[in-house]
Amino acid sequence: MLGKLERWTETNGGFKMAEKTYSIPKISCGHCVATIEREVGALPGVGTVTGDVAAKKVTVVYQEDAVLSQVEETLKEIGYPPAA
Ligand SMILES: [Cu+2]
Repeated sequence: MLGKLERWTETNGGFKMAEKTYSIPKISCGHCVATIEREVGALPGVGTVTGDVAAKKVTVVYQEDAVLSQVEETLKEIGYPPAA
């Protein structure tokens, strides 16, 4: 598993976080996962992004549901649309 992005180490206490796992069929190697972790992890309100090459899945820890549409939009923009 490649680089987790830990972004909320200081502010964690005040936030309620949720987690969502996306199936992303276009993941084919570690570079795909690294790109997704970097791009999605940079979004405001997103905490840890963890990709799994073998499972072709990405788990996103996020702050509020409104963030998810942005996550999905970003996945499409960078060429890794989530499976419906
Ligand atoms: Cu790849």
